[in-house]
Amino acid sequence: MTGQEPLNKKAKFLVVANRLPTDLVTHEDGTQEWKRSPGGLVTALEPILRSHHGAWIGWPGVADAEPEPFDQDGVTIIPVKLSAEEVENYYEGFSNDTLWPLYHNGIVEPQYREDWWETYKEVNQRFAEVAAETAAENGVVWVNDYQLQLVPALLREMRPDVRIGFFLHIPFPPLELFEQLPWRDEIIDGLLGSDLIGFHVPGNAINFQRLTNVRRKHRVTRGKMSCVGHCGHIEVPQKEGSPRFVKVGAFPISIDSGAFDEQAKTDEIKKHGVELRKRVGDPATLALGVDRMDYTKGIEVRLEAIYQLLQEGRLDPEKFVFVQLATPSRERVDAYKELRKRVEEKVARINGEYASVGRPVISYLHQSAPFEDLLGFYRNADVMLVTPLKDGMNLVCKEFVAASTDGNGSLVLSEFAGAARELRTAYQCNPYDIEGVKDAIMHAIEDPEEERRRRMRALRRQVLTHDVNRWAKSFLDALPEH
Ligand code: ADQ
Repeated sequence: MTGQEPLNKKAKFLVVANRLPTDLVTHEDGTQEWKRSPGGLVTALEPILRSHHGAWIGWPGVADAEPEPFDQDGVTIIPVKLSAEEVENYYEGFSNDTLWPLYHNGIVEPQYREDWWETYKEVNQRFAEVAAETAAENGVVWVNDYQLQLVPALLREMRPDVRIGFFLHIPFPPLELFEQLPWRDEIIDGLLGSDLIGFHVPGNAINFQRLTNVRRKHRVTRGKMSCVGHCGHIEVPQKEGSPRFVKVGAFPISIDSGAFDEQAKTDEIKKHGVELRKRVGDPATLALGVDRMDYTKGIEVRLEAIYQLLQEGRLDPEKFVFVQLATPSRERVDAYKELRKRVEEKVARINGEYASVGRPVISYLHQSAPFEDLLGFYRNADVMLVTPLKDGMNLVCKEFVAASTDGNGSLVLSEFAGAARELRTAYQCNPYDIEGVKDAIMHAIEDPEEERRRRMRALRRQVLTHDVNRWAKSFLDALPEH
């Protein structure tokens, strides 16, 4: 392994997330290497992590690996070991086959299994213990996402001095749905160990407040329905003394939009985008989809809409190409295997009926795309199709907007993506209303150029002024002092 220095300091600022910002990769010859996986969260938090002797606690992505903590560019990386069975029960099972579908409106049926829950508790305990050992006196611990919802209360028990923020990256469901969960009260109490709980949109924060009020009888104070930032608080009674107040708020995440804009503007990306467009036959209209292969993302919805538009003659297969880049995801979970099969059947059916030799109508890749391909496609696509059935935020639509530096792309966006609240001038649609989706696609293609540009200008203003740094700062600023 490379680039390691021993750990020697306690961290004043600590990020706890299921995954580390760097992956342990095993080569064919058995040697291992750390590969940085720079995402928005890492980019936003790196400066704060560095300036505060920060540390990041997470799983390195390989079962049974137990590397020592090390220093990477001024950030202490603290790997947490998960056994193969734990990956199966805690990660693939409880996180991705129970909580993920439940929190996304039950699009597929959540699986409830006691053995998964037991492992979820054990793994959360382990993360909390590592955080408790690592955090400096009165430090700040930022816990991320649905895999670690028990960590705040477990950590508070061990380290009442630290300030705990929790951010949920996926939607929080309404009470009526959440109540299905056999371990609902344990999850609520786990989250309430935080000083601040952040969601993407106010509706999620309100769902959580209502839930704690109804199930735990905690008093809640609500801010305005439309608030962004601090939306209210929950009064949590203590065994002794006065109640604790847990702040709840909406903090819509974003991307490093300036960097996307800068890089997409370069001549290399412009040239690369033109080349990619040529490779798919230089169509009059190039439509694009970029997603993890996930049933929440509505990949089937857009394929069905395109299929019907071709059948109705509203799209001309000689002039239209749809590129779908789908990065493999959670491939051992049944619902994901079934989704992949359905998507691939649909792509084959559409191409079978409408493609000509050497010129597919749908160009589909089940691969992770290199970053310059993403930028090249974003910059050169005429229409971006983002049609999730439910999505916490959806960063892809923001990436498309930030990379549309020529100002002439159109965004078709589901109302059920968290981003729809901010991206008002997108061509919005209800993904359950296939006629509505088809009309939105046709407007996005056929509206006068002036109208399409006007919409994109407004989208770019929003995305370029609301970047991931602003998001991280607003969350940390809202974290109350003890
Ligand atoms: P995700 O569900 O993973 O995130 P999203 O926010 O769209 O969804 O982010 C996906 C990321 O993966 C993007 O950065 C995108 O560029 C990249 N990606 C997707 N397909 C790719 C491909 N084929 N090749 C290469 N890269 C690809 C969860 C929640 C979201 C929330 C984020 C952040 O589900 O709702 O927006 O966390 O909080």
